[in-house]
Amino acid sequence: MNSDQNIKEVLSYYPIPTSYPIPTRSVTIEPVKTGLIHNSYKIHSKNDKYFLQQINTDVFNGVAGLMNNIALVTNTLSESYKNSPFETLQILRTNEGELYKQTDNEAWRIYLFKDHLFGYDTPTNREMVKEAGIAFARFVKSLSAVDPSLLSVTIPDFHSMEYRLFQLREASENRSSLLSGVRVLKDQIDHYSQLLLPLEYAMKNGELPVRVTHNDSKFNNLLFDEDGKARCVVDLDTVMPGIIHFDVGDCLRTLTPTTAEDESDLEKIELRADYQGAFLEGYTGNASGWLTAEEFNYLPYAAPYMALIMGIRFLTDHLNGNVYYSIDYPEHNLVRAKNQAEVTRQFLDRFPLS
Ligand code: GN1
Ligand code: MG
Repeated sequence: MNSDQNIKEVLSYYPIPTSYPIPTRSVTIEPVKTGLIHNSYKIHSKNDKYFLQQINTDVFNGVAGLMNNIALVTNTLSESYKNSPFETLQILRTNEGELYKQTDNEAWRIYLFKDHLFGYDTPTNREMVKEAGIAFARFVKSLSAVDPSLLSVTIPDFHSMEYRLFQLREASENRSSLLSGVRVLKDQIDHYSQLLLPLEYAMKNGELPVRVTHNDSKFNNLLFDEDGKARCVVDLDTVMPGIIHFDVGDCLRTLTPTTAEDESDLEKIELRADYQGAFLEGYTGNASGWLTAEEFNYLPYAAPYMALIMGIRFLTDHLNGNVYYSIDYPEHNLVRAKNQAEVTRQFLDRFPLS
């Protein structure tokens, strides 16, 4: 964690006043617990609020490429969203006009804080879910103006199941004596991955079109206004070439279950089939033709594929000693992995692949 002093020094590179004649009016710094990767803070300055993030450079080692992507994406979206209810993130540039501040070992960026919008871990009604489908579809449709090859790949093979399975195998080999509970989970993962890998093959053999996708479209990465209307997709770090199934799947795996991704009591996990229907209705626009026939045919793979990818990654990190995701207790990643394997099982059970 960073000290207030350290953060104030970062702020001094930005057009944000950090001290005033009256000390009680000085800037305030509030840590925000959001996501599992970066350190985030809400900054209250004299008249404005900002969202400051220390970028995790172990996860994102090409910060220049990452921030160039975000500038390109937010410029394109703000053009496309003119005269619509949608909005996008606004980067605050440094005093020197840079997209982020690189200090000795750290990289920092600032967005304007969207105080009028709110994120939710789970939806409270079907209307919000349909809104989510509409908003994430509009996001991808708007970015069809961007040639995917112009974007840096911020994390290579991010949603490649083959690659994630390889990482899991490596992590297991380093741990010759796996506990039996972990072995059962690994067997489950191997079994489900055989069913779901055809989605990745369909991408690799060109059956599915590569588009500019979000790739981290968890339900809480969408902000709503106070009337419950979806307004802004956030967390743009992994916007890069992908297939729509990554976005559809990540959103469905987070909004359909009745529980959080780290619920340890698997008995409590249930899927809201009506939410799955509402999301797809919003996303596909009632199948009015923006998706190809192949994209449509592979939709049932989306949610179990993404839930399993997360299960594999959480288990890998657990075996590697929790070096990637932040955790609140030692078994946290194992709990998340078991949860996502159970979510995968339920999706495959409730919504068969063909
Ligand atoms: C990470 O930090 P956050 O919550 O936005 C991860 C996602 C996972 C998610 C699981 C760059 O996202 O892929 O779905 O945790 N992001 C990265 O909650 O690895
Ligand atoms: Mg993220």
